[in-house]
Amino acid sequence: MIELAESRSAHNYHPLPVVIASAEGAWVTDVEGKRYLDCLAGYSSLNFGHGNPVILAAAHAQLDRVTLTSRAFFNDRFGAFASGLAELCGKDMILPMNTGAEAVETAIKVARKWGHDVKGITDPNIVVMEDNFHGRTTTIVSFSTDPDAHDGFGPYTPGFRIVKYGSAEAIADAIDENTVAVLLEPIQGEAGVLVPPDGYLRQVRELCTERGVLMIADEIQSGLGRTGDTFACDHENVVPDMYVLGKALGGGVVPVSALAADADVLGVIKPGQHGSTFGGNPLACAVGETVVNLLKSGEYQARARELESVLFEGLRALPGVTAVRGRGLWAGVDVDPSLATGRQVCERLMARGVLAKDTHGSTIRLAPPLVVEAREIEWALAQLGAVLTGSELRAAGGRP
Ligand code: IF1
Repeated sequence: MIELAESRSAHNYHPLPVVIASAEGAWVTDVEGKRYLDCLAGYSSLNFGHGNPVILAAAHAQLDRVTLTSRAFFNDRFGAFASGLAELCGKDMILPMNTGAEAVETAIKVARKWGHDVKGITDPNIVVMEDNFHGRTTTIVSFSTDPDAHDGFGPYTPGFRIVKYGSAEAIADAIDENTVAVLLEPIQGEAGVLVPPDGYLRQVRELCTERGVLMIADEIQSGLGRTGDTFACDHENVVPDMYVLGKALGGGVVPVSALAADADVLGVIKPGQHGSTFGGNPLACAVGETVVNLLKSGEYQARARELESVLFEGLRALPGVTAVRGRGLWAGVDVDPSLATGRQVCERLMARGVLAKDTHGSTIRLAPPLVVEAREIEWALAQLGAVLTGSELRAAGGRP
């Protein structure tokens, strides 16, 4: 099965050699019936768990009614999704797309159009961060500082200024009269789950207000419960001008992304100026509305908040762990590079029934579905401990 996949598809990934056949909650099962705790959760797309019964029921019901209309017509699911999501974000309106990269592209277009129409800027620039990850399109990779993501894909889209992440001063220095926006991840994911210094987001907010530029928060990975709040910006009580959302908005069922902003910003887009064949389709809206309702209860945010200490205290107690960063149920774990590479750690974790993903050498990302239980986290950490100490004994018995 792996051979067939590898021989007939581009090698743009290097997957762990596990073939998943089914899944439920925080667990997946491979073609041989072996179970694994999913500590990647579709890069945080599966915050509500695999096969979440509420999300699946909404999707199943919608499949039998109507799945696609195009935005040339209205559909009866669109209004409730749009108003529910706008309300969750505390914004006037949303613009639905499908993937994260499309939503980031949309944010860039809206910021440029806003600069053009409202501020009369004809040569706009957007301030972005070193080590950012916002997706894979040609414009987005134009301002990536990761050689793998960036190199060889030129010519590049101009109009971006890259500054150090975590320094409000660096942003202040980069903003000029042609700046229309500051785009950042409130916690940088691909960079290794980098949490900025306390007060940074608030300073960026104040700076953007002062200088009259839009603050755009890419909450595609950090948002929708993962960090223990609805948005990672909530941690500093910061409200950006635009939220960029994706991943978990589709409930792990369909790709759903969106921008949320007030009418003075999103209102610059008029008919014919932007769109998408699939964005806002009834199936996506039915799933998205259900996700919004799950978040309105606050139950998932609370779980991430409560389990944070289990994850982080457990990680900090492990031998061979040199640094731990993150918030809620989202951790970047640096392992001693003399013990193993991140990839090797993930391979050994897999053998012990835990699926995780490395990033940049010796960092492991852990982001289980928010439905995970405390004892399952403890069990996964025991497996990581066993991997790092080279112990072949299963540290905490069988799988829970
Ligand atoms: C890959 C990371 C996760 C994102 C943020 C936009 C997007 C992403 C903050 C684009 C996507 C992904 C995509 C996946 C790897 C991955 C990732 F390692 F790169 F950082 F999740 F951890 N903004 N993240 O994290 O969203 O267009 O993919 O829907 O590209 O290999 P997309």
